[in-house]
Amino acid sequence: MNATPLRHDWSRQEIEYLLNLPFNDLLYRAQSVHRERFDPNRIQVSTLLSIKTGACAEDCGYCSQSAKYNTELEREKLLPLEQVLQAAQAAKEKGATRFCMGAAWRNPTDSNLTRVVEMIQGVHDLGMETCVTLGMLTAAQAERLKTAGLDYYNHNLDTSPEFYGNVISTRTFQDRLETLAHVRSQGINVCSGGILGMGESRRDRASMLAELANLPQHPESVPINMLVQVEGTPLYGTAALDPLEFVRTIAVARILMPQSYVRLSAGRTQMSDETQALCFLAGANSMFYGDRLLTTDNPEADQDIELFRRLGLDFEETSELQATAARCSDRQRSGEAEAAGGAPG
Ligand code: SAM
Ligand code: DTB
Ligand code: SF4
Repeated sequence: MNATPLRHDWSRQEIEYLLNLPFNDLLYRAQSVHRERFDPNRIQVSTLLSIKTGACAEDCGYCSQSAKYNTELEREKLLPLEQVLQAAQAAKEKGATRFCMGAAWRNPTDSNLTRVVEMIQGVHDLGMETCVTLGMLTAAQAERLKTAGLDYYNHNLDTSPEFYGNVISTRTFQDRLETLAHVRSQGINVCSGGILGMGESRRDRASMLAELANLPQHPESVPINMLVQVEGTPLYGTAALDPLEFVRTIAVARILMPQSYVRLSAGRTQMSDETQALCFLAGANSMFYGDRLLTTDNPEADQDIELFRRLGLDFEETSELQATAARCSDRQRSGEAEAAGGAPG
């Protein structure tokens, strides 16, 4: 059976139709698409570390790290390399295949980037995939990250273009698209998604998904975050989103972007095990693992291991990216053996 072809021409109306399907029909469809390309019982896990915390110049209405809001967050300067590598090593020992480093910057300066490049190289040398999220990038900065060997850049669209102005005023939706284009043009894998539960409508969720799915190439990774409500931020106190609406959005992301890793991202601490199980059934196959996100809590590793046991899920130990790299170096080795006169296997 041929896998569902990738499309980049979704209309918002078609996506709203999917979001409106009876729940069982939607989940059946999403799970069917999921099984065409993925092992349904394997989940990719990444661990996050905030490498520079707080005092951010942006005004993202959900964020604990904006200098504009009084959130009682302790600020931290850029962490020393050694501390970052120790955290990456610990994440690797617990089973994470990817290490994501986040910085509370509007955009990195070139000297910031010099320090981050050392971190990327150090984490890569530990045998892990690397991801960073540093804010807006210029084309030249994206090129520096590519040269450093960066695997993924996370930069979220966050919400629909229509709702965007209700959440952020210090940078535009278009700025975000431009950063994604710089990252993509360097051949770095794109991680981009958004946040649900900020008071947006179903139409906004459809519109955000249309923006993601109609990018020239689907993001390799699509994080879907549930708003973590932080006291002191403008979005604190927003009416909670129905968890089944969150599951629906995950299912539609899976249908629209069949080849992408859809990440059940922030908000799991406040979610029941049953909601998380439905997210996996809807096609989520990636998550953050480790007891901390950037500045807020994530479930304890032991709790996730127990949930995986109950659901019969496994960690994806070797990601697609590592498997491809291994295949390439096998080919290279067998090519070298052939050149040296040895028989390839
Ligand atoms: N400062 C950089 C930026 O904004 O691009 C990188 C770090 S920022 C914290 C990364 C993403 O985390 C945001 O774009 C947003 O989607 C998500 N995020 C931040 N705070 C959140 C919250 N309270 N709840 C859910 N997601 C959140
Ligand atoms: C993403 O989409 N979610 C992560 C990661 N990308 C960088 C961040 C979630 C942050 C949640 C709030 C906090 O811990 O500060
Ligand atoms: Fe700053 Fe990123 Fe938080 Fe926005 S989401 S305030 S850019 S750290």
